[in-house]
Amino acid sequence: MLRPLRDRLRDPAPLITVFSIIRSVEVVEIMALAGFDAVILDLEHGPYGIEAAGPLVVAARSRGLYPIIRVQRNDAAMIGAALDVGAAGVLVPQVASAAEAQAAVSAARFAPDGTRGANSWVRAAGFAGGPDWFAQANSEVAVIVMIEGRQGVEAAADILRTPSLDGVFLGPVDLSHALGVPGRTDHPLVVARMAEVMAEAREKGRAAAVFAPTIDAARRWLGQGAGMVAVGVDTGHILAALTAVAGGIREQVSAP
Ligand code: 3PY
Ligand code: MG
Repeated sequence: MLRPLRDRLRDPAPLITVFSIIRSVEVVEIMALAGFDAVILDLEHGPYGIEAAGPLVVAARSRGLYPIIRVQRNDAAMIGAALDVGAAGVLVPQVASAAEAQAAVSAARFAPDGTRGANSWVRAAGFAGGPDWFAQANSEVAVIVMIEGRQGVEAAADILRTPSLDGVFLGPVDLSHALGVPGRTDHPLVVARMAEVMAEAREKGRAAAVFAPTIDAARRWLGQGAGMVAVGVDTGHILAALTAVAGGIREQVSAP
């Protein structure tokens, strides 16, 4: 059984995670076996919807991997559905203001803490229909909002004050576009803004998560106190691993 993600995010030990856009139960299980703490099931960039997310959540939990769902956008119905299928937490893209962060949090918490649509016959509630589950879900589910645009960075201090928000997640890919250096996630302009927000999050006692395209970048952010690092995307890792294998064999075959 996994501890609630909300609690786990308060631990000093960082969570090591990875994005998954492949929609495969087997890939999710392999991530657990490889040693990741969590998987981010990516409904923003993965070519699949909430219908496919349930089995992936079950696969992750069965292997002791936290399933976090990145919803397509900051939409109350999408956030509620992601939690109903059993996600340990939601990641909400492109949050640009405290009001947007508040809306995301509200969509993830049942009354009186928020406005999440209530049904306790869903997987997240063990299909049991009991009244006690709502308060428990409020205390266990993690809400992390992504800061990945100019406005978001500028509003970071206010976003970080949102009650009941568990953390912010810095997205260098979108931020690099917003700052005029598209795709250059290591550009000093991008890194400096991310470092500022990360320091602010730490000061306010909120988890700061980050996307790191490479292991080196992940190590750097961990060194700066990131509480969660998502290292790359499953497609990229599989391509790199298969390319190394095929390339190695070809070298051997074509050697004189
Ligand atoms: C970003 O860096 O923009 C992300 O959304 C990470 O996947
Ligand atoms: Mg992004």
